[in-house]
Amino acid sequence: MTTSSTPEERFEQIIAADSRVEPRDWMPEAYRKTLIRQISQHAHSEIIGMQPEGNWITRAPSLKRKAILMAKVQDEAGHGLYLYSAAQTLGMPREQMTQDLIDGKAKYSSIFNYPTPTWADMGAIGWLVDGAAICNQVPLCRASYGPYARAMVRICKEESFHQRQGFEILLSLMQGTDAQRRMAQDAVDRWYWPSLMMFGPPDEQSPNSAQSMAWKIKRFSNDELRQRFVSMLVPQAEALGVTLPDPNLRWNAETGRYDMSEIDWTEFFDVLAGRGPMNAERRRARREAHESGAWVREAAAEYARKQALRSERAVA
Ligand code: FAQ
Repeated sequence: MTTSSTPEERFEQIIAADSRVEPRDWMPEAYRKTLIRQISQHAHSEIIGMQPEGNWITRAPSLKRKAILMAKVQDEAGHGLYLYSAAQTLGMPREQMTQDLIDGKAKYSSIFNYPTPTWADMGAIGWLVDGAAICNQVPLCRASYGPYARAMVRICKEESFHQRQGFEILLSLMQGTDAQRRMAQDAVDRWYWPSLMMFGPPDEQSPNSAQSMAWKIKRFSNDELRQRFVSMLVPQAEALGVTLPDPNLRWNAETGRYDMSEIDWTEFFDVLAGRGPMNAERRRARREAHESGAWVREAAAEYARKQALRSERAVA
Protein backbone atom coordinates (compact mmCIF):
# COMPACT_ATOMS: atom_id res chain seq x y z
CA MET A 1 0.00 0.00 0.00
CA THR A 2 1.31 3.48 -0.83
CA THR A 3 1.97 5.69 2.18
CA SER A 4 -0.08 8.85 2.11
CA SER A 5 0.51 12.12 3.84
CA THR A 6 -2.31 12.35 6.37
CA PRO A 7 -3.58 9.85 8.93
CA GLU A 8 -7.12 10.34 7.57
CA GLU A 9 -5.98 9.25 4.12
CA ARG A 10 -4.15 6.25 5.51
CA PHE A 11 -7.30 5.21 7.38
CA GLU A 12 -9.41 5.55 4.21
CA GLN A 13 -6.84 3.48 2.30
CA ILE A 14 -6.96 0.68 4.86
CA ILE A 15 -10.76 0.58 4.57
CA ALA A 16 -10.73 0.73 0.76
CA ALA A 17 -8.12 -2.04 0.54
CA ASP A 18 -10.14 -4.31 2.86
CA SER A 19 -7.19 -4.41 5.26
CA ARG A 20 -7.47 -4.22 9.04
CA VAL A 21 -7.34 -1.17 11.27
CA GLU A 22 -5.18 -2.01 14.31
CA PRO A 23 -5.28 -0.45 17.81
CA ARG A 24 -2.28 1.83 17.27
CA ASP A 25 -3.51 3.14 13.90
CA TRP A 26 -5.13 6.54 13.72
CA MET A 27 -8.90 6.25 13.39
CA PRO A 28 -11.76 8.78 13.35
CA GLU A 29 -13.28 9.32 16.79
CA ALA A 30 -16.72 8.31 15.49
CA TYR A 31 -15.29 4.99 14.18
CA ARG A 32 -13.77 4.31 17.61
CA LYS A 33 -17.06 5.16 19.36
CA THR A 34 -19.12 2.99 17.02
CA LEU A 35 -16.82 0.05 17.62
CA ILE A 36 -16.87 0.52 21.39
CA ARG A 37 -20.68 0.68 21.26
CA GLN A 38 -21.09 -2.45 19.14
CA ILE A 39 -18.32 -4.56 20.69
CA SER A 40 -19.31 -3.74 24.28
CA GLN A 41 -22.99 -4.46 23.57
CA HIS A 42 -21.90 -7.72 21.98
CA ALA A 43 -19.74 -8.61 25.01
CA HIS A 44 -22.60 -7.80 27.39
CA SER A 45 -24.90 -10.04 25.32
CA GLU A 46 -22.55 -12.98 25.71
CA ILE A 47 -22.34 -12.46 29.47
CA ILE A 48 -26.06 -11.85 30.06
CA GLY A 49 -26.71 -14.67 27.55
CA MET A 50 -25.26 -17.12 30.06
CA GLN A 51 -28.26 -16.65 32.35
CA PRO A 52 -31.17 -18.18 30.39
CA GLU A 53 -29.20 -21.40 29.83
CA GLY A 54 -27.38 -21.34 33.17
CA ASN A 55 -30.89 -21.69 34.59
CA TRP A 56 -30.99 -25.29 33.25
CA ILE A 57 -27.56 -26.61 34.23
CA THR A 58 -28.81 -28.15 37.47
CA ARG A 59 -31.90 -29.57 35.76
CA ALA A 60 -30.47 -30.96 32.51
CA PRO A 61 -32.06 -34.38 31.85
CA SER A 62 -28.82 -36.41 31.90
CA LEU A 63 -25.17 -36.15 32.92
CA LYS A 64 -24.15 -35.89 29.26
CA ARG A 65 -26.60 -33.04 28.61
CA LYS A 66 -25.40 -31.29 31.77
CA ALA A 67 -21.74 -31.52 30.70
CA ILE A 68 -22.54 -30.21 27.21
CA LEU A 69 -24.65 -27.32 28.54
CA MET A 70 -22.02 -26.37 31.09
CA ALA A 71 -19.35 -26.29 28.36
CA LYS A 72 -21.58 -24.14 26.16
CA VAL A 73 -22.29 -21.62 28.90
CA GLN A 74 -18.55 -21.48 29.65
CA ASP A 75 -17.89 -20.79 25.96
CA GLU A 76 -20.22 -17.77 26.17
CA ALA A 77 -18.18 -16.45 29.10
CA GLY A 78 -15.03 -16.84 26.99
CA HIS A 79 -16.66 -14.94 24.11
CA GLY A 80 -17.55 -12.13 26.49
CA LEU A 81 -13.94 -11.94 27.65
CA TYR A 82 -12.44 -11.79 24.13
CA LEU A 83 -14.91 -9.08 23.24
CA TYR A 84 -14.28 -7.00 26.37
CA SER A 85 -10.56 -7.27 25.55
CA ALA A 86 -11.21 -6.10 21.97
CA ALA A 87 -13.14 -3.08 23.32
CA GLN A 88 -10.32 -2.35 25.78
CA THR A 89 -7.89 -1.99 22.83
CA LEU A 90 -10.02 1.03 21.85
CA GLY A 91 -9.38 2.70 25.21
CA MET A 92 -12.58 1.66 26.99
CA PRO A 93 -11.84 0.45 30.55
CA ARG A 94 -13.35 -2.92 31.43
CA GLU A 95 -14.61 -1.63 34.80
CA GLN A 96 -16.61 1.08 33.09
CA MET A 97 -18.24 -1.37 30.68
CA THR A 98 -19.26 -3.58 33.60
CA GLN A 99 -20.56 -0.60 35.57
CA ASP A 100 -22.58 0.65 32.59
CA LEU A 101 -24.19 -2.76 32.24
CA ILE A 102 -25.04 -3.01 35.92
CA ASP A 103 -26.38 0.56 35.99
CA GLY A 104 -28.69 -0.17 33.06
CA LYS A 105 -26.92 2.33 30.79
CA ALA A 106 -25.58 -0.27 28.33
CA LYS A 107 -27.61 -2.34 25.90
CA TYR A 108 -27.33 -6.08 25.32
CA SER A 109 -29.21 -8.28 22.87
CA SER A 110 -33.00 -8.20 23.21
CA ILE A 111 -33.11 -12.00 22.93
CA PHE A 112 -31.85 -12.62 26.46
CA ASN A 113 -34.87 -10.96 28.04
CA TYR A 114 -37.12 -13.97 27.52
CA PRO A 115 -37.67 -16.80 30.03
CA THR A 116 -36.60 -20.45 29.64
CA PRO A 117 -39.41 -22.46 31.27
CA THR A 118 -38.72 -25.87 29.63
CA TRP A 119 -35.78 -28.07 28.62
CA ALA A 120 -36.80 -27.61 24.96
CA ASP A 121 -35.79 -23.96 25.34
CA MET A 122 -32.16 -25.18 25.45
CA GLY A 123 -32.73 -26.71 22.02
CA ALA A 124 -34.50 -23.64 20.65
CA ILE A 125 -31.80 -21.30 21.95
CA GLY A 126 -29.04 -23.38 20.38
CA TRP A 127 -30.84 -23.80 17.08
CA LEU A 128 -32.41 -20.35 16.70
CA VAL A 129 -30.40 -17.96 18.88
CA ASP A 130 -26.96 -19.38 18.10
CA GLY A 131 -28.13 -19.84 14.50
CA ALA A 132 -29.01 -16.13 14.26
CA ALA A 133 -25.75 -15.25 16.03
CA ILE A 134 -23.75 -17.18 13.39
CA CYS A 135 -25.58 -15.54 10.46
CA ASN A 136 -24.90 -12.14 11.97
CA GLN A 137 -21.34 -12.85 13.08
CA VAL A 138 -19.71 -14.74 10.20
CA PRO A 139 -19.54 -11.47 8.19
CA LEU A 140 -18.05 -9.79 11.29
CA CYS A 141 -14.97 -12.04 10.86
CA ARG A 142 -14.19 -9.60 8.03
CA ALA A 143 -14.91 -6.46 10.08
CA SER A 144 -12.37 -3.72 9.44
CA TYR A 145 -11.15 -3.56 13.05
CA GLY A 146 -8.50 -6.27 13.53
CA PRO A 147 -9.04 -7.30 17.19
CA TYR A 148 -12.83 -7.58 16.66
CA ALA A 149 -12.52 -9.56 13.42
CA ARG A 150 -9.99 -11.97 14.95
CA ALA A 151 -12.12 -12.54 18.07
CA MET A 152 -15.07 -13.34 15.81
CA VAL A 153 -13.24 -16.17 14.01
CA ARG A 154 -12.98 -18.31 17.12
CA ILE A 155 -16.39 -17.24 18.41
CA CYS A 156 -18.07 -18.32 15.16
CA LYS A 157 -16.44 -21.77 15.28
CA GLU A 158 -17.83 -22.30 18.77
CA GLU A 159 -21.26 -20.86 17.88
CA SER A 160 -21.64 -23.30 15.01
CA PHE A 161 -21.01 -26.18 17.41
CA HIS A 162 -23.60 -24.62 19.75
CA GLN A 163 -26.14 -24.46 16.99
CA ARG A 164 -25.70 -28.13 16.19
CA GLN A 165 -26.13 -29.11 19.85
CA GLY A 166 -29.40 -27.13 19.95
CA PHE A 167 -30.61 -28.80 16.75
CA GLU A 168 -29.75 -32.17 18.23
CA ILE A 169 -31.72 -31.48 21.44
CA LEU A 170 -34.78 -30.57 19.35
CA LEU A 171 -34.28 -33.60 17.09
CA SER A 172 -34.22 -35.94 20.10
CA LEU A 173 -37.41 -34.35 21.43
CA MET A 174 -39.10 -34.53 18.01
CA GLN A 175 -38.28 -38.25 17.88
CA GLY A 176 -39.71 -38.76 21.38
CA THR A 177 -43.22 -38.84 22.82
CA ASP A 178 -46.15 -36.58 21.82
CA ALA A 179 -45.54 -34.49 24.94
CA GLN A 180 -41.88 -34.04 23.98
CA ARG A 181 -42.82 -33.03 20.42
CA ARG A 182 -45.30 -30.49 21.80
CA MET A 183 -42.63 -29.13 24.12
CA ALA A 184 -40.21 -28.69 21.21
CA GLN A 185 -42.82 -26.97 19.03
CA ASP A 186 -43.86 -24.68 21.89
CA ALA A 187 -40.23 -23.59 22.39
CA VAL A 188 -39.83 -22.91 18.65
CA ASP A 189 -43.08 -20.90 18.71
CA ARG A 190 -41.76 -18.72 21.55
CA TRP A 191 -38.20 -18.19 20.25
CA TYR A 192 -38.78 -17.79 16.51
CA TRP A 193 -39.90 -14.15 16.44
CA PRO A 194 -37.46 -12.89 19.09
CA SER A 195 -34.63 -14.61 17.14
CA LEU A 196 -35.60 -12.62 14.01
CA MET A 197 -35.48 -9.45 16.12
CA MET A 198 -31.84 -10.15 17.04
CA PHE A 199 -30.79 -8.74 13.66
CA GLY A 200 -31.94 -5.30 14.74
CA PRO A 201 -34.59 -2.90 13.45
CA PRO A 202 -35.65 -2.87 9.79
CA ASP A 203 -33.12 -1.18 7.49
CA GLU A 204 -35.13 2.03 7.18
CA GLN A 205 -35.13 2.38 10.99
CA SER A 206 -31.48 1.43 11.54
CA PRO A 207 -29.60 4.67 12.26
CA ASN A 208 -26.14 3.07 12.47
CA SER A 209 -26.14 0.74 9.45
CA ALA A 210 -25.12 3.08 6.63
CA GLN A 211 -22.02 4.42 8.37
CA SER A 212 -21.04 1.02 9.80
CA MET A 213 -21.28 -0.49 6.33
CA ALA A 214 -19.23 2.33 4.81
CA TRP A 215 -16.56 1.61 7.42
CA LYS A 216 -16.86 -2.14 6.67
CA ILE A 217 -17.68 -2.97 10.27
CA LYS A 218 -21.02 -4.35 9.09
CA ARG A 219 -20.96 -6.09 5.70
CA PHE A 220 -24.70 -6.67 5.24
CA SER A 221 -27.81 -4.82 6.36
CA ASN A 222 -30.06 -6.05 9.18
CA ASP A 223 -32.80 -7.14 6.75
CA GLU A 224 -30.37 -8.91 4.42
CA LEU A 225 -29.04 -11.00 7.28
CA ARG A 226 -32.57 -11.71 8.56
CA GLN A 227 -33.48 -13.08 5.12
CA ARG A 228 -30.37 -15.27 5.07
CA PHE A 229 -31.30 -16.65 8.47
CA VAL A 230 -34.84 -17.53 7.41
CA SER A 231 -33.52 -19.26 4.26
CA MET A 232 -31.24 -21.32 6.45
CA LEU A 233 -34.05 -22.21 8.89
CA VAL A 234 -36.71 -23.39 6.44
CA PRO A 235 -35.01 -26.66 5.34
CA GLN A 236 -33.76 -27.30 8.88
CA ALA A 237 -37.29 -26.91 10.29
CA GLU A 238 -38.48 -29.46 7.72
CA ALA A 239 -35.74 -31.88 8.76
CA LEU A 240 -36.74 -31.45 12.40
CA GLY A 241 -40.46 -31.71 11.71
CA VAL A 242 -41.25 -28.42 13.48
CA THR A 243 -43.42 -25.64 12.06
CA LEU A 244 -42.09 -22.09 11.92
CA PRO A 245 -44.90 -20.00 13.45
CA ASP A 246 -45.56 -17.72 10.48
CA PRO A 247 -48.51 -18.61 8.24
CA ASN A 248 -47.30 -16.12 5.62
CA LEU A 249 -43.80 -17.54 5.30
CA ARG A 250 -43.26 -18.65 1.71
CA TRP A 251 -40.63 -18.46 -1.00
CA ASN A 252 -41.26 -15.74 -3.56
CA ALA A 253 -39.60 -16.77 -6.84
CA GLU A 254 -40.13 -13.30 -8.32
CA THR A 255 -38.28 -11.40 -5.59
CA GLY A 256 -35.91 -14.28 -4.78
CA ARG A 257 -36.73 -13.76 -1.09
CA TYR A 258 -38.99 -15.23 1.54
CA ASP A 259 -42.23 -13.35 2.10
CA MET A 260 -43.07 -13.20 5.79
CA SER A 261 -45.45 -11.56 8.26
CA GLU A 262 -44.56 -8.19 9.73
CA ILE A 263 -42.39 -8.49 12.85
CA ASP A 264 -43.92 -7.01 16.01
CA TRP A 265 -41.54 -4.07 16.30
CA THR A 266 -43.48 -2.69 19.28
CA GLU A 267 -42.40 -5.73 21.26
CA PHE A 268 -38.78 -5.24 20.12
CA PHE A 269 -38.67 -1.58 21.14
CA ASP A 270 -40.40 -2.40 24.45
CA VAL A 271 -37.70 -4.97 25.25
CA LEU A 272 -34.99 -2.43 24.31
CA ALA A 273 -36.62 0.07 26.65
CA GLY A 274 -36.30 -2.43 29.53
CA ARG A 275 -39.88 -3.70 29.46
CA GLY A 276 -39.21 -7.29 28.32
CA PRO A 277 -40.32 -10.22 30.50
CA MET A 278 -36.86 -10.75 32.07
CA ASN A 279 -34.98 -7.41 31.77
CA ALA A 280 -35.08 -6.55 35.47
CA GLU A 281 -34.15 -10.08 36.53
CA ARG A 282 -31.18 -10.26 34.12
CA ARG A 283 -29.71 -7.01 35.45
CA ARG A 284 -30.39 -7.99 39.06
CA ALA A 285 -28.60 -11.33 38.63
CA ARG A 286 -25.64 -9.64 36.90
CA ARG A 287 -25.34 -6.99 39.65
CA GLU A 288 -25.52 -9.65 42.37
CA ALA A 289 -22.85 -11.79 40.65
CA HIS A 290 -20.60 -8.73 40.36
CA GLU A 291 -21.03 -7.81 44.01
CA SER A 292 -20.52 -11.32 45.32
CA GLY A 293 -17.42 -11.70 43.13
CA ALA A 294 -15.72 -8.63 44.65
CA TRP A 295 -13.47 -10.75 46.89
CA VAL A 296 -12.14 -12.66 43.85
CA ARG A 297 -11.18 -9.41 42.09
CA GLU A 298 -9.56 -8.10 45.28
CA ALA A 299 -7.59 -11.34 45.78
CA ALA A 300 -6.43 -11.34 42.13
CA ALA A 301 -5.33 -7.70 42.35
CA GLU A 302 -3.44 -8.38 45.57
CA TYR A 303 -1.76 -11.43 44.04
CA ALA A 304 -0.73 -9.37 40.99
CA ARG A 305 0.64 -6.64 43.28
CA LYS A 306 2.75 -9.15 45.22
CA GLN A 307 4.02 -10.79 42.01
CA ALA A 308 5.04 -7.39 40.61
CA LEU A 309 6.83 -6.53 43.87
CA ARG A 310 8.65 -9.88 43.77
CA SER A 311 9.87 -9.39 40.20
CA GLU A 312 10.93 -5.79 41.01
CA ARG A 313 13.02 -7.12 43.93
CA ALA A 314 14.51 -9.85 41.70
CA VAL A 315 15.65 -7.21 39.18
CA ALA A 316 17.10 -4.90 41.90
N1 FAQ B 1 -31.02 -6.04 20.91
O1 FAQ B 1 -28.79 1.05 13.97
P1 FAQ B 1 -28.96 -0.35 14.45
C1 FAQ B 1 -24.87 -13.80 21.27
C2 FAQ B 1 -29.94 -1.45 19.01
S1 FAQ B 1 -25.51 -13.06 19.88
C3 FAQ B 1 -30.71 -4.91 21.57
O2 FAQ B 1 -29.38 -1.37 13.47
P2 FAQ B 1 -26.33 -1.56 14.70
C4 FAQ B 1 -24.46 -15.26 21.22
C5 FAQ B 1 -28.59 -1.02 18.50
O3 FAQ B 1 -27.57 -1.38 19.41
C6 FAQ B 1 -26.23 -11.49 20.34
N2 FAQ B 1 -30.41 -3.76 20.93
O4 FAQ B 1 -27.62 -0.80 15.24
C7 FAQ B 1 -25.10 -16.09 22.24
C8 FAQ B 1 -28.79 0.47 18.37
O5 FAQ B 1 -28.74 1.07 19.65
P3 FAQ B 1 -27.73 2.28 20.06
C9 FAQ B 1 -25.29 -10.33 20.26
C10 FAQ B 1 -30.43 -3.79 19.57
O6 FAQ B 1 -25.36 -1.62 15.81
C11 FAQ B 1 -26.00 -17.05 21.86
C12 FAQ B 1 -30.25 0.58 17.93
O7 FAQ B 1 -30.88 -0.64 18.32
N3 FAQ B 1 -24.76 -10.14 18.96
O8 FAQ B 1 -24.80 -13.10 22.22
C13 FAQ B 1 -30.72 -4.95 18.85
O9 FAQ B 1 -25.88 -1.02 13.40
C14 FAQ B 1 -26.62 -17.85 22.80
C15 FAQ B 1 -30.40 0.79 16.43
O10 FAQ B 1 -29.99 -0.37 15.68
C16 FAQ B 1 -24.19 -8.97 18.60
O11 FAQ B 1 -24.14 -8.02 19.36
C17 FAQ B 1 -31.04 -6.10 19.56
N4 FAQ B 1 -31.35 -7.25 18.96
O12 FAQ B 1 -26.87 -3.07 14.40
C18 FAQ B 1 -24.83 -15.94 23.61
C19 FAQ B 1 -23.58 -8.92 17.22
N5 FAQ B 1 -30.66 -4.64 17.54
O13 FAQ B 1 -26.42 1.64 20.38
C20 FAQ B 1 -25.47 -16.74 24.56
C21 FAQ B 1 -22.84 -7.65 16.95
C22 FAQ B 1 -30.34 -3.34 17.45
O14 FAQ B 1 -27.61 3.16 18.81
C23 FAQ B 1 -26.37 -17.72 24.14
N6 FAQ B 1 -23.72 -6.53 16.75
N7 FAQ B 1 -30.22 -2.84 18.67
O15 FAQ B 1 -28.35 2.93 21.23
C24 FAQ B 1 -24.27 -6.22 15.56
O16 FAQ B 1 -24.09 -6.90 14.56
C25 FAQ B 1 -25.10 -4.96 15.49
O17 FAQ B 1 -24.79 -4.17 16.61
C26 FAQ B 1 -26.64 -5.22 15.43
C27 FAQ B 1 -27.36 -3.87 15.44
C28 FAQ B 1 -26.99 -5.96 14.13
C29 FAQ B 1 -27.12 -6.05 16.61
